[in-house]
Amino acid sequence: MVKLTLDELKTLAKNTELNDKVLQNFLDNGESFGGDKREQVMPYAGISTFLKAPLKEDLFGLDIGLIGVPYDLGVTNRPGARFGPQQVRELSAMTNGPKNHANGIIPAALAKIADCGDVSIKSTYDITQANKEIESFFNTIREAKVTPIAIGGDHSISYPILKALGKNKPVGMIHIDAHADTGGAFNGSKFHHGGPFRNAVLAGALDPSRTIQIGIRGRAEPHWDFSYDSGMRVIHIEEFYDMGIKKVIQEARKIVGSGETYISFDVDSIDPAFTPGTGTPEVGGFLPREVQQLIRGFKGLNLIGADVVEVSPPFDRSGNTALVAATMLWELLCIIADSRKK
Ligand SMILES: [Mn+2]
Repeated sequence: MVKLTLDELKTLAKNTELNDKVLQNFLDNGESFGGDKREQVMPYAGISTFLKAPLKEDLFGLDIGLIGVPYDLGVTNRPGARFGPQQVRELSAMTNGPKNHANGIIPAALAKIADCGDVSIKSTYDITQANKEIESFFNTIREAKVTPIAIGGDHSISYPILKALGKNKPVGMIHIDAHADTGGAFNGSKFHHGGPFRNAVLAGALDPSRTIQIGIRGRAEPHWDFSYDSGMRVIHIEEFYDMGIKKVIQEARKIVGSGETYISFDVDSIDPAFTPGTGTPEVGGFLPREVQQLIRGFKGLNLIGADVVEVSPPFDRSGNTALVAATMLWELLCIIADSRKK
């Protein structure tokens, strides 16, 4: 054990104050998210934006865009995910770094980041048309060379997003969810939150041989034959714990390789003890810190976008589900900023 003298302790404290000063400067001088002042960075002050990033609907000069997709017409059971982006904005005020303690990443130092607002969806009663509007928005994002992180919305939004991002070449995907979401037509519609990845594969936007689905469980299993038939790797929650997190990360990295990769994170992958505010809660899921660890394990991949979906505020007014989602949004931002820099 080290025993320090009073003088040594005073010197130590001075050094700590120096660190505090560096951090304060970082925030005061607008280096945080390219222009934010300290008062706006305080969690309780100012207008709510994702991770307190500045609101910029103009994409010029931007590296990473945080984009709300307030849409939930694809829900089969409990609706409300259209309110997700707003609640995640509010709760993300406490999850915005500036520095990730685990991997040392300061996203604002690596990339120009903004909240680009919400996709304006006019076809609120027509999911086919709404998909087209979402796809068109993300086409603009891709053409502007901005890397998107979308905040839903129900999981049906991943299909039009992937269609835009995988327009020229199918992308790979790491998918963290309780459900594989590769189901076919249901009650007359092939567009719903249980089928975005089947649709994306059939549109030529998603490469099933470079897709891994992690955390799958529950009674919807008979709907997921397309995952197996198309060659996706499915890791059920039981296998995840048998393998251990490090081996899962290893295998995921091997499957997606060095090609362009998308990450889709559904909050229902986590146990509803932590994320009850969601459309299809499924008991027996991840701990939040396991998903944090998973996401950190994907650092260094060729990441071209991500989404955080299925936060349904009416089922969790406490905001804890949105806090968990915002925390994963922060983790995703860190590894995407790192990837973007490379
Ligand atoms: Mn899902």
